[in-house]
Amino acid sequence: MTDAPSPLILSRRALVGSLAVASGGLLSGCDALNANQGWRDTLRLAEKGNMALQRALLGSDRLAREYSARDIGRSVPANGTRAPTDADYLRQAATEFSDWTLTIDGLVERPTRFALGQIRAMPRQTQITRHDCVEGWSAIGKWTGVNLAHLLDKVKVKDGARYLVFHCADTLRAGPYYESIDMTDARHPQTMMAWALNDELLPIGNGAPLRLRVERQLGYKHAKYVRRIEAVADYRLSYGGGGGYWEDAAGYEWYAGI
Ligand SMILES: Nc1nc2c(c(=O)[nH]1)N[C@H]1C(S)=C(S)[C@@H](COP(=O)(O)O)O[C@H]1N2
Ligand SMILES: [Mo]
Repeated sequence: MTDAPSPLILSRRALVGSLAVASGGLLSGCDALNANQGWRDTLRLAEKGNMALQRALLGSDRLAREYSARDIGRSVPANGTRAPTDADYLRQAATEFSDWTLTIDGLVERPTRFALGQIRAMPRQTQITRHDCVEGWSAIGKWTGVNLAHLLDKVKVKDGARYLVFHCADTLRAGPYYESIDMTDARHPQTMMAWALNDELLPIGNGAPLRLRVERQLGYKHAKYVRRIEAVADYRLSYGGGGGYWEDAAGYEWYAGI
């Protein structure tokens, strides 16, 4: 691995940066850009070929850059939902998520409901990576969790499954939060269900008790408060069809490679 950013990373970062500047730094949430048709057009243009290009040039297994302990910031800001108010979530939070389960079902041979304790006892991996939000901010944090491929191997994903849909416990203005990724990103070595941040159990603001890390994509793909992962043939048949909350609500691109 090299430390030099790829041209693709540079162009995406430049794009995100210039939009943040153009909007005067007044962005307070991902939906600040919603009304902007120019932004939507920019996203559509950027998505065309982004995934194929990134994978062709850089390879499916290319790792996102990892940082050292001294690069870790004081905290990773909580963004989007900072504290779900859904009754079920509040009940779980009140008992420190002792009853939280992660269900993996859909196109799998062994649909399974994993207890949080089981997941925390699985082989863990840790990585120090940079989270990049579409609003133009970044934060470096140390994430610990279980590799997603490890979970997928336990439930035995069927051949027809091409995507994973992540169902979250929080509801926003337009409905429940959700996201989806393809099997290449699902089985990428850095993709994990994280339960700790900077050596502490994941705070509620950052997605307690379990959130996705999919390091080669922008922040909105990193689903927080995940309680179910569904293997599907086509994410276009779920929710609004866009493959994610912001994809449906604001036309964000489904593949948000960085
Ligand atoms: N369930 C859920 N996941 C979510 C969001 C959300 O509102 N709800 N916001 C997304 C966005 S836009 C970003 S930038 C990151 C923020 O993660 P953080 O709060 O740990 O910074 O989570 C993503 N995942
Ligand atoms: Mo974001």
